[in-house]
Amino acid sequence: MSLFIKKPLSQLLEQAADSGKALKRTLGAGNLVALGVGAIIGAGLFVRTAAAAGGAAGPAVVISFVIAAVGCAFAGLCYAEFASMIPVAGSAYTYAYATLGEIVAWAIGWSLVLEYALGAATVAISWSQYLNNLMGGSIPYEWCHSPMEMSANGVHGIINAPALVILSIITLILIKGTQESAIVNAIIVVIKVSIVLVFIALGWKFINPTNYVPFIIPPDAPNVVAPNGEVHSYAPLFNHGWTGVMHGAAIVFFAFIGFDAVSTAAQETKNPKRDMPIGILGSLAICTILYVLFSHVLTGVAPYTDFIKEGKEASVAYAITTYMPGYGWLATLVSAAILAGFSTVILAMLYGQSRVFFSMSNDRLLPKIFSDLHSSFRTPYKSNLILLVFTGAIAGFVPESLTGNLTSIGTLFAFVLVCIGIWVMRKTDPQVHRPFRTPLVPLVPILGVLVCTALIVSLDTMTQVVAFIWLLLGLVIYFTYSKKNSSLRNE
Ligand code: ALA
Repeated sequence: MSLFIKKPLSQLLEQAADSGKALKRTLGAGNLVALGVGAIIGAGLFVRTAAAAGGAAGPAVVISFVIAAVGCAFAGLCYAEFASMIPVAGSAYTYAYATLGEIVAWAIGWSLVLEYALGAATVAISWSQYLNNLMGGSIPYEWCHSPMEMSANGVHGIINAPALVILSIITLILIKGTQESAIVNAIIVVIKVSIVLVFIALGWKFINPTNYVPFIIPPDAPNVVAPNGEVHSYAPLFNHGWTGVMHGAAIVFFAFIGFDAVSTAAQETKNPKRDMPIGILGSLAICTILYVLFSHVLTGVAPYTDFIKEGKEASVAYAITTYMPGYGWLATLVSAAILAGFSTVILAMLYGQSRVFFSMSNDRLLPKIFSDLHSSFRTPYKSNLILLVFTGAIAGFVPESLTGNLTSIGTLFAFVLVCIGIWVMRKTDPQVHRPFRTPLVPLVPILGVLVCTALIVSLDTMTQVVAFIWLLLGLVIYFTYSKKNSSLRNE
């Protein structure tokens, strides 16, 4: 039987309707937009904006955000067609099973582990850093860093305990149930969006127009020396000019990851045909507007060169305390809101991961344990607990520098395959009812593939190599386990 065996669409839809197996349908359009915004705004905005501005794009980081948003919008339009047409849990994995065949579906499901599980671990590590900042650095170094890190005075990390704690709390919330998770998420989303709006509104008055000159970093911009003596040069091609703006787009792409997590909730949505496109595109649009305004204010309040010295995770608090006199209270509030905000990103990522595994396990490409539902909560609790062990091991023992870009590459790979899938399905199944149609096919999918591929290429070689090894490992598991157990093959 072909490696590219496809799951018939009718079977997918039947599976969604099968009430014995189905998850509870409790979510509406508002919940989905909240789930999307909750999944999207996080470490990408609050940590990477400053890194992209300081290192490569300067004040033109606003354009970097627009470029990354355009790539996501093309992919988002394709996701919306799929999610409304095939409203079952599993997102890109499920779409690929129906269009591109089993082995491609497996590859997508496997790379979504990079996006969701590694994404959750990455943000948990940022959460731990912010908690330590908020507590004035009072958590001993060794208990909030991985063993692969060492402090300036030679202390080795043992385990990142706060990251483990937040992952455990969120896993328990998820096991308790979708409706409850959605309520917690909605409250935090309101706090998170409010703090972004407050920063934009108050910061606007402190914008110094000279900080926008030059808007795009010139090749001969002088080097900047960080306090630890590291020298940052703007001379390399990807550190200045329009190529710097593109490099900035690759860095801030992380900030958009998560809108696709909305599509993993299709099977728990009351009216997926209408609500899915609203959830996906609505959350993407809201975040793009907030990001552009936020980055415009941040680079207007503080000169971009400051972010080489003070950027990274403390950038927002730094800009407020240094350039907005009288607003010290806002810095503390922002840090607290960011902590809450990161937890909803982790929630959406862990949620998405368990739902992708739920679908893969229903298809028997993964063991049945990943789709066992709790008798009263109706959530895949065993899967949630296994994921806690996996993400906890990564967040506890691996530094963020190794996990962040892997999250982006896994996501971009899935985006590329979803764009191709839409085009293929228009040819193979033109008659299927599509409540939402991606406009201008094949132009939009092709542009989506091009932009996402360009971003994959602009990521560092180390990330590309590790992602490739991950994919090979996935193929070994496919040929030794999944192919033999696949329910589609054993029917
Ligand atoms: N977009 C999410 C974040 O920025 C992953 O944290």
